[in-house]
Amino acid sequence: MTDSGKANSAKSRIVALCGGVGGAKLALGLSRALGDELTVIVNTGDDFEHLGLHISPDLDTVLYTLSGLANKELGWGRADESWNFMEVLRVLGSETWFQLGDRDLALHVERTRQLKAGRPLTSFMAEVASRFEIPAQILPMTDDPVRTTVITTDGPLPFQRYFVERRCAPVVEEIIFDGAATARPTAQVMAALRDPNLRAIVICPSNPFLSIDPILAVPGLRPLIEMAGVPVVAVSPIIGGKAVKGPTDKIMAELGVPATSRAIVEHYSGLLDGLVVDVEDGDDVAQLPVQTHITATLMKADEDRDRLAQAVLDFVGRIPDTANTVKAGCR
Ligand code: FO1
Repeated sequence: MTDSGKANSAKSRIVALCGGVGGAKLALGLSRALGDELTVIVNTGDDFEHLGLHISPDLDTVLYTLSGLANKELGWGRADESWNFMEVLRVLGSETWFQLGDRDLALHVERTRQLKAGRPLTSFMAEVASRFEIPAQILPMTDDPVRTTVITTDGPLPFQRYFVERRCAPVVEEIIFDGAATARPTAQVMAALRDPNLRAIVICPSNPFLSIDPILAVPGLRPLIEMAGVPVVAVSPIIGGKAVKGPTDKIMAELGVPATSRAIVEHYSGLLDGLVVDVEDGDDVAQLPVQTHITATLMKADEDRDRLAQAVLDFVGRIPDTANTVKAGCR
């Protein structure tokens, strides 16, 4: 834990909202700086049932990334993976569009078994994180099923069918979160956002539409963030008018949203006090109604993750607590 990460405030807990690959990189930097003072609330809209197994891709990406077990080439799954299970599935003529490595498979089998026995996802993931010696708290956004469905010009597609099987090719018209309206925030998520020791909330550079919106769609979560009275800062997922990885800029274009810092602030309207913007988009920040910090946001190596995490922590330390202030929107 670095001293400078804590220098500007006696309060020390940081809550990060996170999706999969891109967000997990910043979560890793934050976890290396903060240890057990970090709580990561993770999107479960990408979860699905596959081959009878409960798969939680974003939770697992965060889990593997924070434990140093992640497959850095793929961005998902485990390092040193073997694929015997997939090879046999192929011989059997089974479904092979979604790759499950042998080591990864054990997690899905055990999670499915325990969920079927009635254990909440939050409790299962907490135990796995502890067994993987992760000091940070990794929390599913809810224990209730929320399933992202992408409405495309080819019809509605469950998220993983759109993302993995169709490689994001269909044109997106709308994104809906089935089950969100009746999902309940967990006691652990509510406690993290109400923690008197909470210093700031960081929205990781995940896809705002696919990864952060499902979290904000869980009833009660958005008001808890709005009323937390601490700085809320997002790291823009845009670099030079494009998303670094994944379909963010394609989806934004299809939804008629420009890939700009202003559009990110508008998207998170009413929530943000600050936006971290990449140096390539530095010209883009004039007249934004939030504080901005311009820095390199591309995270290729662990040093980049540490440096960006520290820049985010220093930035939130410069923003005063926000109790009783009306958050900015561009509209
Ligand atoms: N992404 C892929 O592009 N292809 C896959 O076959 C794939 C398998 C997979 C298995 C387990 C897991 O935890 C994640 C997996 N992912 C795969 C990644 C994942 O579907 C997406 O990156 C996220 O849902 C988007 O955040």
